[in-house]
Amino acid sequence: MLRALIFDVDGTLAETERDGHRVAFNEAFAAVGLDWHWDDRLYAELLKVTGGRERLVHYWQAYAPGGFSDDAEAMRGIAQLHQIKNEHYGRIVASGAMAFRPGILALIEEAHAAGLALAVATTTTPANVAALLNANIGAHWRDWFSVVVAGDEVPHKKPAPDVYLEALRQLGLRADECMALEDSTAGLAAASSSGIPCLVTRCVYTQTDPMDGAMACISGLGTRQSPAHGESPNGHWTGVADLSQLRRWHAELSPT
Ligand code: XBP
Ligand code: MG
Repeated sequence: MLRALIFDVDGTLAETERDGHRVAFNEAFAAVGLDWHWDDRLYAELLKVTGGRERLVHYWQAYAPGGFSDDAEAMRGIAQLHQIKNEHYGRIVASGAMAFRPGILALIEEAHAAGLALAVATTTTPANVAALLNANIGAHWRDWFSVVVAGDEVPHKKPAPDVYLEALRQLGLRADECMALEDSTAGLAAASSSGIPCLVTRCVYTQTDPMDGAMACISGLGTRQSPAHGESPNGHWTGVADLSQLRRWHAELSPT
């Protein structure tokens, strides 16, 4: 029986990567006078590294070794840069520019009303999660989501299963009683290796990525006006991935 939905944040709840984090990274580079710029194409590549701080370290090592004089200065500079980036990100989100993807709010409201537990398992920070949920749900999101696990609270970020295993521990549920919602290969790997069935809703950066092992892999949750499409356990699917649909897919995986 499906008892909880565990949501990834970036790319799944909203297109925060392209229009939020990427923009905020560039604003932070400009603010500290670095001549770095992450365009859309480069950012798609950099997203293979999960975690903003880790992404900055990777970029510095792979693309811009001259940015800092030595390793120690680079680590200090990158930590500061990441903090500045998240301040910019918080402002972008608070301005209302990061709307939930279609169908997300309806699914959250439906699942909450039906008594399912709601959780977040993300690579980003608790402050970034709070900013996005405050802007899209309101302050009462904290009463609705009983568990929020962020990347820095566990030893290893996605694609490791740590955030999901910790979410299960805090929920007090088994993996097969939950469903994860993810947008990326790393997120799918994290959910799958924790044993949680995973519904993938592709985001702008993961349109053609392989999603082997997903319970279903669809274009989004869809709405009645604009249905989603993709691959489900029963083959090609078009429709709205509302709670009834999620329950049907979940039941097909683990018939009782
Ligand atoms: C996605 C990430 C994050 C964001 C940036 O997290 O990898 O690193 O790109 O956020 P998820 P930070 O999809 O698991 O929500 O700068 O706070 O890391
Ligand atoms: Mg994601």
